[in-house]
Amino acid sequence: MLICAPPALLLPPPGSSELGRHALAVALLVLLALLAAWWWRSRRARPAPGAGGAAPSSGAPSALQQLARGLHKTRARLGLALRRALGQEPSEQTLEELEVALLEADLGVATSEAILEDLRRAWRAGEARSTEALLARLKDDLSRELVAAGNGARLAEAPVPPTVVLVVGVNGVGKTTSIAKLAHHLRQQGRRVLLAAADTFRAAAVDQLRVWSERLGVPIVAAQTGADPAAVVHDALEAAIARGVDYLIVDTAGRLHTHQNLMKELEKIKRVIRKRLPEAPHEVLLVLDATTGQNAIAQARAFREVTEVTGIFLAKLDGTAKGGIVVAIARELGLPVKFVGLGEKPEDVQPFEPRRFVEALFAA
Ligand SMILES: Nc1nc2c(ncn2[C@@H]2O[C@H](COP(=O)(O)OP(=O)(O)OP(=O)(O)O)[C@@H](O)[C@H]2O)c(=O)[nH]1
Ligand SMILES: [Mg+2]
Repeated sequence: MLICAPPALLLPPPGSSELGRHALAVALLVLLALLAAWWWRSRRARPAPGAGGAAPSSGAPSALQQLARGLHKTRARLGLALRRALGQEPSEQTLEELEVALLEADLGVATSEAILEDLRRAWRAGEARSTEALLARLKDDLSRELVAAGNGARLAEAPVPPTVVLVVGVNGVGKTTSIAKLAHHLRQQGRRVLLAAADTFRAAAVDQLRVWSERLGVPIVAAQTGADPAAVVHDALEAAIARGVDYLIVDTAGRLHTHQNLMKELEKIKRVIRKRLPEAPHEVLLVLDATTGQNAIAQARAFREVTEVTGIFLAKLDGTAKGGIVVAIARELGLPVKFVGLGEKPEDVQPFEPRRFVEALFAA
């Protein structure tokens, strides 16, 4: 920017007077102001986090392909059941078989029944008599169910950084790995991220997050095992503010809703955050393990009764043939699924988009 400035503005004219020096100072100030404005605009112009994946570079799979691949187990089971149901001339019997297929994919009883009711209505009205029409209606119904529960909502973004994201869940569901994925995703969107290792309970937990921090090149604030997690979060928040990072992501110890001490510890972490930033945490992501099926829903329900949750990170969707659990979560919890985990690598993640999910579910 400075290089582009006309040389006449930067060089004092021969025999410059005091007036000339003032003019030079003013010109430099104007240039600095322009530079600051340009920097600010470029910061604001970045896409919102969660606005789809990064555009695939040539040769990289599209978001739909990545999701379809991640859902391969579910697709195999659902596809088989659907082919069984839809492979023949559709009849009332087909509808029964469709219901079984949906239940097998773990869409949940309530969701499967609601969808079947709509399909039966359409069938009786003569609106969905062909295989194609039935499938199209099924996809629309599923998308509607997902959208109605608020899915597709983006990750929160505080008007003034940092946005504080607290990541919670029971032991081993995938919290730390999901944090690495989230950090990777945010970095790809041009956000500056800081990690806080507030799982000081389990011996190897801090090291695990430290390894991710090094691998991803994302800074971390950590303390010794056994340190007070709220103190770690306090220090991390101060660092996030001082360094002007966009997102502070806090890893927490695995806990059951019945662990009174650990739940109290979580409330203490929140209090410490609120003392410094009254609007924070802006997001409390509950990580659920998709392979645990309906148990994940019971877990989420119990968790919500004791602490506030703003969204779900559904990990290990690649490890289950019951990926329909996403739909059940949406309907039964009314909590948005914000991200899905599709493998163990940092790039195996996607913001959850209902229509893409439904397309991937039925991809050939
Ligand atoms: N296949 C697959 N594995 C995953 C995914 N997310 C996490 N994992 C694996 O799940 C295991 C547990 O993950 P962690 O991230 O350590 O889980 P955690 O909730 O932090 O565990 P604790 O801190 O012990 O409570 C690891 O082996 C991860 O590689 C996923 O989306 N897909
Ligand atoms: Mg962990």
